[in-house]
Amino acid sequence: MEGLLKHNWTEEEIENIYNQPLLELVFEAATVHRKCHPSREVQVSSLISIKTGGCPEDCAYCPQAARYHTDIKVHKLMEVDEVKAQAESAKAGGASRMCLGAAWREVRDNKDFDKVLEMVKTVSEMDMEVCCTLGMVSEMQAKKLADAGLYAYNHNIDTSEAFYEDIITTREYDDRLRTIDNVRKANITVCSGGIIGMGESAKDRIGMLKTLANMDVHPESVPINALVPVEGTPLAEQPRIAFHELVRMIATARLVMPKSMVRLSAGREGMSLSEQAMCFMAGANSIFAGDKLLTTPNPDFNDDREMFDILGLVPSEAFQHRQEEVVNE
Ligand code: SAM
Ligand code: DTB
Ligand code: SF4
Repeated sequence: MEGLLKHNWTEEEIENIYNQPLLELVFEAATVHRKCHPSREVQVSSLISIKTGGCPEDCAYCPQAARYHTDIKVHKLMEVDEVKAQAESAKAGGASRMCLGAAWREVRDNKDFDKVLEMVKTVSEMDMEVCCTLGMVSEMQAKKLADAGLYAYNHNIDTSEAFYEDIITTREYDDRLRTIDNVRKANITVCSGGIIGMGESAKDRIGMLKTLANMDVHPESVPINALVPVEGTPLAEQPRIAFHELVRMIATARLVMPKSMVRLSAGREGMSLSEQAMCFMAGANSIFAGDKLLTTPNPDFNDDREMFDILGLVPSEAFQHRQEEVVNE
């Protein structure tokens, strides 16, 4: 199986995978998926927006950027008890991972960070994987999160390096990569992916996958978000991504990072059961569950339970997916 992993992908190789006839691509991805993962298992993560809105960054897709006038409920950092209560109900609904998201540019060493460390400790003691997405972190901050029991850190590269400046100007691609490095050094698993449907080209999508797939260790989770266009953001009028492009992206991610969890992330609201089934067939094996992502709607637990029953899928147990990866080249 180690032979399947490589870290020196060329753009052309990924392009050739991505541009195959769709059903050939899906079949190949399904085959590799079955070699590397228990094919009926889907990891279920639940999101809590622990601090909502008022963010100083200018990410063009994001309803939480203070500079755009969106209809979200701004909220300061939540209390530890509220987070614990929400994690308990997510666990009862079948979630094995809790992802705590904050609308911060970066972590600061202050009382709020101490509170987040307390949240991480509390939820990890409930035998759930805890993931945080708090913006940029230093190596020292990442170590503190690791000591508190953090299992994963989400930091998306979002798109290709070339398209990045069309979407975000308040930080650089290299800043994102540096944070991911800091997370690795602290021995926390990495969750990193991006968004499609922002007006990027297929070349940009391939470029994004190349950056992820050529990391020394592949991110353990790769979220593929379909843009949720939100009124008030610069990308509000973007047309919804064509379903077949989402499938193509998921299948290619599965093939270039065979052992990673590929998460069918934002954009499930409004997708039919058969569309989602095709994404699972193409190698997606993780979802966000719960009726809200951070600020936008998501299918609720009961709808997902019904979908799992119909498709014969089962939620996976916590703590199974840390990669013991050998870099071949
Ligand atoms: N502020 C932190 C950061 O940017 O890393 C953490 C929270 S931020 C909301 C996490 C991720 O959510 C972003 O990197 C982006 O990929 C995704 N996201 C935000 N708004 C989205 C939208 N409207 N549609 C799809 N994905 C979105
Ligand atoms: C990720 O890749 N997607 C999640 C999570 N990581 C933090 C966030 C999606 C946010 C969608 C827009 C919203 O609900 O605000
Ligand atoms: Fe802020 Fe994160 Fe939204 Fe960008 S994606 S505006 S950093 S909350």
